[in-house]
Amino acid sequence: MLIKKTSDIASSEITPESVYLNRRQFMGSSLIAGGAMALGTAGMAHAEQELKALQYAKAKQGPEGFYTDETLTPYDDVASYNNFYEFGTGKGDPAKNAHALTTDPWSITIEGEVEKPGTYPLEDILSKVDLEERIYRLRCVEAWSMVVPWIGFSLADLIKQMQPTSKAKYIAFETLYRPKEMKGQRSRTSTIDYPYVEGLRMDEAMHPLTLMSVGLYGKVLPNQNGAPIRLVVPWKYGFKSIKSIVKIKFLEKEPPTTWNLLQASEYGFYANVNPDVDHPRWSQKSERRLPSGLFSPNRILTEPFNGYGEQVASLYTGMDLRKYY
Ligand SMILES: Nc1nc2c(c(=O)[nH]1)N[C@H]1C(S)=C(S)[C@@H](COP(=O)(O)O)O[C@H]1N2
Ligand SMILES: [Mo]
Repeated sequence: MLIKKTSDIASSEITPESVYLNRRQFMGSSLIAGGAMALGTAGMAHAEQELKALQYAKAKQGPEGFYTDETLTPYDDVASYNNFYEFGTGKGDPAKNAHALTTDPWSITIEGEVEKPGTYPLEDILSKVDLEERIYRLRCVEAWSMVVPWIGFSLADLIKQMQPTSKAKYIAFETLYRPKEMKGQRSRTSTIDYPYVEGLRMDEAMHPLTLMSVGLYGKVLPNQNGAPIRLVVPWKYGFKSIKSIVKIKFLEKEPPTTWNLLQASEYGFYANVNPDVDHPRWSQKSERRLPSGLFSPNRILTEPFNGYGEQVASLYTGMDLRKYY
């Protein structure tokens, strides 16, 4: 039986034939498929009732920037060192508490300046897109970073399906609000006003690097990483990459965003990674690349636009990035 544990999977096996498995296939199961070959008849039989909607994630060639050959951050770090305040503010809280989240059924409501508003089951959305693997750097505003092999599709593919009107200049995202399952939303001391909200300008949202992710390391997203579907905008600070999305709105005006609402002087709408603009309370010139330890801090210099400047700098031509931080 060629079913493997995540820790056994070499990244070389993941690209180019990673397998995306519907979230149901993993319910109560530690079985991970390491590649197309891993899903032989035995694997199918093993979880027969659960195995549905199997899709192959074909790594496609694309514009430069979809892949990096930097060392991947190990799965265990990616899935245990998280920011997901809905499950607590400690880095280990989401991994501890997010099992309570029900991710099936799941749907996304589309609203606003768009020809095809409505509530779409996640399966329907996924049936109309091609999943692929992208290896991106993720740089948190707190000055730590990771390299993650995501599975997902370009947000642009979803936007085109929904047919925004000419008035749609921005796009807003909303995370699930379900205090029964999200411990942090029940906290009376929470400073965040839930649901967590984020947004992008339409040209940023349409950029080929902007990813809707449903998996990492060739398996479904762990709940703590934003299951069943989250945004990944690799040239922006991590807080823009909103998790567990249930609503997308197309808007004429710039939408409010959670961290900006909380502290506008520290977190702007744009939040492009920028080593030249320090956070008021710490430097942004360098970052701690995970895994990072006391004796191996693994500190590296932070790149403008998190190293994606060649692809995205032109989106901001003529803008003062100190003002629009
Ligand atoms: N809904 C929601 N989305 C969120 C957050 C959050 O607290 N709630 N944290 C953000 C921050 S600050 C970061 S750095 C990334 C972390 O993603 P990861 O845990 O998958 O590394 O998620 C972002 N998305
Ligand atoms: Mo972050």
